[in-house]
Formats: sequence, structure tokens, C-alpha cells
Amino acid sequence: MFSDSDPIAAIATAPGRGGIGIVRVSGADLAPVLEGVLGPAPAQRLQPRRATFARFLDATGRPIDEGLALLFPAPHSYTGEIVLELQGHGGPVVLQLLLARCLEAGRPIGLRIATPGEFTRRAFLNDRLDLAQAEAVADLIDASTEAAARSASRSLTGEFSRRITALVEALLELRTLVEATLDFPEEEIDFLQAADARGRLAAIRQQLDDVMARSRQGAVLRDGLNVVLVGAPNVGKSSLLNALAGEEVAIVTPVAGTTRDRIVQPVAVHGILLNVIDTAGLRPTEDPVERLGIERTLAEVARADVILHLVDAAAPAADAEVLAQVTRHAGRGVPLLTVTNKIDLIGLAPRREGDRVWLSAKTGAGLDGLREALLEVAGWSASTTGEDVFLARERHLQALARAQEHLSAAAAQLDAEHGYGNAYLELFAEELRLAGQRLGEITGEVTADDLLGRIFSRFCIGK
Ligand SMILES: Nc1nc2c(ncn2[C@@H]2O[C@H](COP(=O)(O)OP(=O)(O)OP(=O)(O)O)[C@@H](O)[C@H]2O)c(=O)[nH]1
Ligand SMILES: [Mg+2]
Repeated sequence: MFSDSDPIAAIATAPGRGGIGIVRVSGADLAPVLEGVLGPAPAQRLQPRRATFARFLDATGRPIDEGLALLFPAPHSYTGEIVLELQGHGGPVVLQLLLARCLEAGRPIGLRIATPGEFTRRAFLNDRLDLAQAEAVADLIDASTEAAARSASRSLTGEFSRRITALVEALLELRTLVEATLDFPEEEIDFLQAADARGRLAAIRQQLDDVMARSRQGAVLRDGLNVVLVGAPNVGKSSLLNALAGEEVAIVTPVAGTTRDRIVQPVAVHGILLNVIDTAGLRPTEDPVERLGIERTLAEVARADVILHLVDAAAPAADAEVLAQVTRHAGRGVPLLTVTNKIDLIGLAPRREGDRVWLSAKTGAGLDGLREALLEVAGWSASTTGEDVFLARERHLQALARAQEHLSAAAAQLDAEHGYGNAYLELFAEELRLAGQRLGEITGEVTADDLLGRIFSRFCIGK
């Protein structure tokens, strides 16, 4: 719809009042905007990348605001085009006026308002960032914990991309060797041995596994872990949610069947975001409202990353019914921790044995054991700070997984009996090519246009 060569403008700072507000303009030629907003001969006054005090003028030459003007000549700017930043006072009205004035002055060059993420999209199109780095920009802005922010910023510096690119290069090198062998079939065996195709492939696969493991961790960091509390009514699910959150989020009463709707509360544990979900207690009921609540509970169970099954220490009634219902709805391989609550009532000490935890939501005893168990289930060690993980997205995980599949198919080709000349080598080379292609999708070497549209449309405006 819009062209990637239109000059664009947007308010880059968050909506609302603030000390400073920034209007950002990017394009191949900004002369009319510069002159219109800053007055005659702006180029002489503005040194590249230096802050210059200026009055921002309306069409009649009267100041709308005053502040700092910054000019970034192409290609050394965020977008790779000429970028002008006007830093004025951060009120919504004054910024709207300033933006409107830029658009007015930029009419001769077709200046328009930027769509969400369009500045970063330009940075990608002009090779200032690769796709994984561009996504890291959005992830850094959206980061909900310190560890997530740190890891996004590492992806932004290109560390994740470098690992991916190194893998792509290693694959290409191996493929070149194999294809050379194909050209000289009589030297096939020697060549393969000399090239150590098996050894190289094994090394590449190991590196890919490592990137995958760190990326999986990163996905947990980015999106958090859905922890669903389930159990019979009155076992203390809402009390446990409140204890983990450190505030009275959910209503707690001695009445069985208090919680009807699901309640989601984000809780950070050692930098990991947990979305703790309190649900209606599970029991047979005729009450239509409670029934709907129970349906929702089971829907949450189906989406859970971890299930906390609560039982009452003082009333360890057969909870087999609840457990059976839960396991029927849970996804395959989803970990389940059994939490025995209300240990204060029977004078038990808090403890933890594998996936069983004993605690009191009321006194808080044993909560640390539960936090520990949760992180462990997520594959997280308390010493992890986000330094070693890649803040990956689902898209990245899928590309990595498919690359892994191609490499295991490649390994199978090498291991297979090959009585049919070197046809297997061609298949081997083809699997390497496909694996490389999947990895290339991550950094954006090979990308469809609609993918770009989807990725950048989730950004905020002005970025
Ligand atoms: N002594 C003691 N009482 C607890 C503890 N945890 C919860 N309770 C009490 O148990 C009762 C039920 O607690 P809730 O947190 O509302 O239980 P629930 O599982 O959310 O119940 P429903 O929402 O009805 O399914 C309340 O009176 C709580 O004060 C605990 O660790 N020790
Ligand atoms: Mg409740």
C-alpha cells in the first residue's frame, strides 16, 4: 500500500506528558522539512549528529516550540536514510502540532505518517539491521523483566545473528566440498574422508543444538511461563496466587467455590516472568456459573506450560478425580507439580521432594521451594541472568527446529548403505542447502514480503 521510499514522520516518544518529546523524520531528501521547520539555511547551522538549539516554526514563521534539532545524514542513521530528530517539550498537543507542521512542510516531498515499526523496517531494508536484530528492537521495548531486556539487547548487538550466520557459512562450506566431490566421482571416498564430512556435520549439528537450547530458554524469557493453579475448591489456590504475587489479587474466603473466573497475575521469579493463573475449583456442580468457571479452568489447563495441582494437607481426601480430569486436558509432557498446602494446620515443616512441594500459602513457609521447583521445571538455574540465552521468537524456534530436521536427514544419508553411485551425496548436499535456507530465514536473508509486514506491524509507531 505505502511505498518504502516515501519520507516518513512520527512522534517517537510515548503518548502522554513528559519532559521531552521527539518527532522523528526519515527520508532521502528532507530539505523542505528542514527549511520549513527550522528556517533558512538549516544545513549550515546543523552539524551532523550534533545537538543544535533551534526554534521549531509554524508556516508563518512563528515558533511552535523550541528545543534541540539533530540531523543524521545518510547512511549513518537508524534507518540508513537522512534522519531528523526534533526534541521539544513532551506535551501531547505541542508534539501533535510539531508533527502536523513537519507533514505540512514536507508535503512537496510526499512526507507521510509512519506506520508502526516503519523506521525499523527501513533499517532492515537498508541493511542497517538484520531481521533478528530488528525483532530484538521490539522485544527490548516490550521486555517485561530485566533478564529479558538484557537478552534482547544482546540479540540487538547481533550476537544471535552472528551465531546463525556462522552456522550458515559452515553449512555452505561443507556443501561446497561435497559438490566438488560430485564433480570428481572417482575420488569420492578419499575426498569425503579428507574433507571429514561426518566430523564437520557433527560439529555443525552440535552448535545448532546449542543455539536451539539457548533460544528455547529465551522464548521462556520473552513470553513467560503459564503456570496454572488447579485443585478442588477451598484448597487455597487463590491464597497461593496472592502469596506469589505479594498482594491480594484474588478474593479468598472459607466458602468453597469462591473463584468463578480465571485470574491472571504476572509474577517475576529471578527475572523469569510467570503468568500465574488462578482458576475455579474442580468439583461436580449443578450451578451454571460455576460450571462455566470449570470449563475455563480446563481450557487453561490445556494451555498451561506448568500445572500446579494443589491439595489440602488437612483434608487429603482422594483427589484422584481432580487429577484425572486435569491430566485428560493437559498437553503432552506438560510438567505437573503437586503442592500440599496448609501445612501450618497439621504442624508440618515445609519441604520439597522432586515434583512434590509442601507449603503454607498462609504463612509463606515453603514458597521458596515452590519458586525453585518452578524454575527448575522451566529448565532454569538460579544463576542464569539472561546473559547466555537468545531472546528467540516462536518463528526462530520453528526455523531452528526445521534446520535440525534437515541436518538429521543429511546425517542419515551419510550413514545409509550407498550402493548406487553418489546419488546419496546429492541428497546430502540438498539437505544441507535446505537447512541453510531455514537458518537464513531467521536473519532475513530469505524472507517473504508478508512475513516482513507481519513482523513490523507489531511495533509501536515511531520505532
Ligand atoms: N491455615 C491455612 N489456611 C489456608 C491456607 N491457604 C488457604 N487457607 C484458607 O482456606 C480457605 C480457602 O482459600 P482460597 O484461597 O479461597 O481457596 P481456593 O482454592 O481459591 O478456593 P475456591 O476459589 O473456592 O476454589 C480460606 O479460608 C483461606 O484462608 C493455608 O496455607 N493455611
Ligand atoms: Mg479461589
